[in-house]
Amino acid sequence: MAFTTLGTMAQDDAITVDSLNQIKTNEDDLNSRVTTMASIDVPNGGFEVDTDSDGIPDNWSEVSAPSGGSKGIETSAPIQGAQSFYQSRTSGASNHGGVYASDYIPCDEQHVLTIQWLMRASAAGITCKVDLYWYKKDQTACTTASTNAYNSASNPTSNTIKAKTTTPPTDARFFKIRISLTNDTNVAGTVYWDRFTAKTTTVNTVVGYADSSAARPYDRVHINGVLSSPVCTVPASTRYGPTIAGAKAGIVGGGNVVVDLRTSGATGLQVTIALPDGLWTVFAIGSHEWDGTETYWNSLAAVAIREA
Ligand SMILES: [Ca+2]
Ligand SMILES: [Ca+2]
Repeated sequence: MAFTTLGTMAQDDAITVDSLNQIKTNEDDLNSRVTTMASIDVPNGGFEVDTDSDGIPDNWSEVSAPSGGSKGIETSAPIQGAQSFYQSRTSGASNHGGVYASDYIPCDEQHVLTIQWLMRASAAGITCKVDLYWYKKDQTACTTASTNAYNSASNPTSNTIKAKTTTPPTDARFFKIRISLTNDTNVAGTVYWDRFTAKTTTVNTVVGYADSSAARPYDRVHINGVLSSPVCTVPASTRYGPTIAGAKAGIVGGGNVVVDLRTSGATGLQVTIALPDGLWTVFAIGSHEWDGTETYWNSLAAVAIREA
């Protein structure tokens, strides 16, 4: 029921059934769009709209119909809003509640993806699955066709939030969410789903670490060419030197960042961290230990945390 732009009626034009029906079609279309905006990342992820009342929510499609089971819109005890989606199966080894898939949702490999949803089962032992199916820009399947987000025969029997965080394959530009009630366990029951959301996040970390033996203790941390810690007085004749640490914010990613321990005259232990695009804060910590005669051991660890 797509939206159609209507022309302006003239003073003496007749109001026809067709014109009124077209207004209704447009209202249904707009209602569907407004309602689904509540979870814009997964269209109609809350299952609030089923325009044609066939039990399959708008923006979701039937991959496999139930066999010895059913599916539909739950309105008597929805998990969120006025409607949830349910799948059910009766007892029987091959019975299942079908498979349903969302519309295509854009994604990329640079953004970590977190899928969240609400669910409850009438019987814990039914087998419920959530899978993410990956697609290329032309919406053909990726080499890594899917990632399982949930597969359980021990499901919550009260309303519960679930989540899966994953990084899309490098060639993925779209994904679909698939929900299933399988025949993996021969338990009769119903699963209720609601409020699927897909959040992308740039919050992640990159870690670098190195250690070595060296002729001298290092007394400062440099990050990306900048002195990022106070210069410490490292007593060369004691077994354990002070820990030195520093941080540098606002480092632009998309290249390598060099973190090193050094003394006033020499660059010492070094870690190179390859930062993805973004804005980063790098934290580094170094230490040294002396064996009491002639050998020093040094270590350096650096962590990059994405700011944006
Ligand atoms: Ca809902
Ligand atoms: Ca429908």
